Amino acid sequence: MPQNSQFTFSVGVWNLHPGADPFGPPVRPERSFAEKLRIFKDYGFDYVQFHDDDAVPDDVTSPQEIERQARELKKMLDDEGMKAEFVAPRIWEDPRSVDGAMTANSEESRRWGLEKGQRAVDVANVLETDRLVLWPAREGTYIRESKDPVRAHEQMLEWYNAILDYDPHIRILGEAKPNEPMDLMYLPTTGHMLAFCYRAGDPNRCGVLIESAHAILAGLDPSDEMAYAIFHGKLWGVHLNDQNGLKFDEDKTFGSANLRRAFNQVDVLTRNGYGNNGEVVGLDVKAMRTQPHEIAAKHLKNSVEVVLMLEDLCKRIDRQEWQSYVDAQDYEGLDLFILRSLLGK
Ligand code: XLS
Ligand code: MG
Repeated sequence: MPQNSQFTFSVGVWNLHPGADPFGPPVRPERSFAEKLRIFKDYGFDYVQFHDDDAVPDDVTSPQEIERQARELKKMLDDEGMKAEFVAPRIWEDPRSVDGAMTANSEESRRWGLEKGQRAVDVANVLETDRLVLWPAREGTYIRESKDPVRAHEQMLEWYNAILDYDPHIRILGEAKPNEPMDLMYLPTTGHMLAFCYRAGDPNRCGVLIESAHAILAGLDPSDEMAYAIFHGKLWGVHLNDQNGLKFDEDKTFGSANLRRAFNQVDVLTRNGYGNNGEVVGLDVKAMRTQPHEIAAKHLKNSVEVVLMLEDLCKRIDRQEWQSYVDAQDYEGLDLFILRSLLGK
């Protein structure tokens, strides 16, 4: 935890990446996990986020070998004094998931999707985290008519319940996103995810992780989404980043597209004691494709710096003056007060 901050930070191993996009191959070499860990440590991160196959490659199939490799990884984390924040089942890259893993029309794909989820739970247990982040990437449709949407939600519930039954301690953090890779994704917003939690076999073990960019892609304000999840006692993770309008999922450095929107997120987290129950401030940011290998990690450091500067502003900002504008219903005055504060004036 950085000095004078209420937050602890985490980052995904995929957030240091070789820069490939749908229109071009990698432009930088891949870093080894050990090198990534060193960078995370140097930048002051306490936690690392994993997909199940970031932790143990997919071609390892025997349960004993999965456990052995996960233990090795845990040792590397321990040696650096770091922890795993969560494990997320990667249920979208394998050919068996072309049409989804929970809501696929193929029964074989759905069976595979559940096994993949159980594998992620096994890895999470070894890494000593009770958090499973579920980003339902291909649970939705390319064309609306290809799936029965009511049945699809029942299938997702079956997956949730099977995972909750598989391990009595695991918690599921649903990460909503409205589109990409699908045209229309099921459970596209925080509200959908939260309502879904209450239908699960054990609602107390179901919550959400909110990614700023995903809320923006749904035309919603991330800080209000976070506030709504806090109201439900279910904001168990965040993926702070930024997004410049309704485009592909950009995963930009936090605050880089809209500083005011970033301020409001940090403000809602700060004022509501985010972190008091072990919640971590996660980043899900990507370096620009233009960045040479040597400096293609700055986006991580910069995102943390922006969070810390905004946290500092949240502490310093004159709340009395803020409240006086609210009381007088002088929202034009409040508008300028916020802009001045963001500009340090
Ligand atoms: C993709 C998601 C993904 C999850 C983890 O859009 O943000 O990176 O956070 O599976
Ligand atoms: Mg994310």
